[in-house]
Amino acid sequence: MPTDLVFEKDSEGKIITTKPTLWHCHGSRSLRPLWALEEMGIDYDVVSMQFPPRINEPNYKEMNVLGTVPYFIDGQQRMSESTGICHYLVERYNHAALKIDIDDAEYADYLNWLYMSDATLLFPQTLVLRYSLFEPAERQSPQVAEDYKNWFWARLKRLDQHLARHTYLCGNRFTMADIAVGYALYLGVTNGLESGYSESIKGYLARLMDRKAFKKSAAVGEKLSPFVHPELWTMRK
Ligand SMILES: N[C@@H](CCC(=O)N[C@@H](CS)C(=O)NCC(=O)O)C(=O)O
Repeated sequence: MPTDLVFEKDSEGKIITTKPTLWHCHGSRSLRPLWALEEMGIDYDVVSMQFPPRINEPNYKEMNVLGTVPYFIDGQQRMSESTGICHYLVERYNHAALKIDIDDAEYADYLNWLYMSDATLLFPQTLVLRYSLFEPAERQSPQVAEDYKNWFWARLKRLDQHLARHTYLCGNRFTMADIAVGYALYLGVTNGLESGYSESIKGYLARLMDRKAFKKSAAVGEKLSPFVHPELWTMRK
């Protein structure tokens, strides 16, 4: 998986890739599609960057104006939503083992978990991170961080009830929904929020993190991670 690729550009200056290509920062939401690509056995490229790329990779915003990760190119398709890319991959590459079909009784549940993974389970964590870590000391807010930590824990109730009776989210098997939700839980652990997890949630996350594809993808770009190497931190300066 090369991380120092040089890309050709088309006449409009848009990057052309020869394989599905993911722009990634270690530990960030781009881990969702990276993990998915590994589970699916797709031949892909990954470009690792130092977080946050909008500061550390000045040219990145020419491609992704938001400056966020993930960014993903597959032929003419360009995407910037982590769960959306997972959904795209499983449909585009028709990966039966990881998807729930539209005529399956659990299809609505499957979509609900996919959407919940970012909008409900990850969103409150971004406030915790921002107001306890990303902002300069004078703008940090223990109150905001505490409130959104509790918000996150409260939003785990439905998942907890489900996992008390099931090994995985849908279809009695590991699917893309587990990747999407699993990443939100994994971020919670790296955020120090695991103490609010029930035994069912802890066991579920341990099962997911034990997967070969998770272990491989979670390690990608580690050398560039300011969360692992605080001397690389540029946002708070
Ligand atoms: N909803 C988007 C959010 C993307 C996003 O905000 N990514 C974060 C990393 S987890 C980011 O790039 N933050 C850097 C920044 O805002 O500069 C997704 O699910 O991919």
